[in-house]
Amino acid sequence: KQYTIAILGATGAVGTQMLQCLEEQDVPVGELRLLASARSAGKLMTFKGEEIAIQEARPEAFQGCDFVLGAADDAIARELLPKAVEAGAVVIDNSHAFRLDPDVPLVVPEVNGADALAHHGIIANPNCATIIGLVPTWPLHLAAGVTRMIVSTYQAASGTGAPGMAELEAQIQAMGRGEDIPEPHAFAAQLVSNLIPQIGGFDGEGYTSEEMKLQNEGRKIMHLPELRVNCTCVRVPVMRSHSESITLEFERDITVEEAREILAVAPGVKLVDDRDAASAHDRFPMPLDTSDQDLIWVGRLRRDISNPEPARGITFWCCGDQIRKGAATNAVQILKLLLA
Ligand code: 11C
Repeated sequence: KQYTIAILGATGAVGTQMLQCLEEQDVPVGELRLLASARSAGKLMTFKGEEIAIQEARPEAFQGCDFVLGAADDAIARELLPKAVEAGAVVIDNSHAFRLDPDVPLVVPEVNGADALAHHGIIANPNCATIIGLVPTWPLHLAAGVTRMIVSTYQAASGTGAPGMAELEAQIQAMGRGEDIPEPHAFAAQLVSNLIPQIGGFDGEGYTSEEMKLQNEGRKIMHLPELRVNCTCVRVPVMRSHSESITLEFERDITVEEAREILAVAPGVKLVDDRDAASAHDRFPMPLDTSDQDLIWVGRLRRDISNPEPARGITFWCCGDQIRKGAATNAVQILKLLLA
């Protein structure tokens, strides 16, 4: 069977990547509809060697669709995606709009793929930093029961989409030419040669919305409503791969060797952890190496020496492509789960 699939927000960084992932993952697409703002209507994008004209994203465009992949912002998702469900489509949405709705499964296929099958029309794709952190955390949880996560993220410019990547690129170019750095728009401050410890707005406790997503989405995805999470999210001058330092506390003992064996065969994970390797690329994951591929690379595995119980804490470092596994790849994996 061939399916009619629409991408809402097809021209953005995530939408464009979804198009590529549908092609790479050989999804049986009969008709592909590329939906975007009126400004982009009529422009052409290529899928499997064929040019497809972009259509304006209007409710009528969902008629006859089997699936809609959402890559638009929260407001557009809220306005248009319920119309897609009314038109009979199943929606996999990358925005924040529906993620914490109890009627909407929030899915990382390596963690809770079965949840996707209990949908009521909409399945949510989690926040990128959440996906990247949970893929390696989950198999360790299955072995020893995670009770607490302490996370620091190092998030790439791509998290703010194509405009964020263009802004970082322009700043790098200006710096290379010895010119003044252009005024930032996508970010709150200059990103090149800098770090920005704020992603999203602050809450009353001083945590940002991005930091709380890791707690709230992580609890829902892992079915651990009491999980204790403390996260600090930082924007770094890296183009498209997020990195995270994660310390996990466990209910039961787990040694570093056990954790290493588990991660070496965990779905979606590539273990890169050889402190004696000749090249830094083989010693530990780095965001340049994990860009434009689909796995979460994990390394710097060690025991948490601050934990009074010697085998109850593991610390590691992981990197994953924000646009792929952090967004588009995860959504297309969910679609493939539904098709299977
Ligand atoms: C960032 N993680 O890096 C954000 C972007 O919840 O899907 C994605 C926000 C989200 O800026």
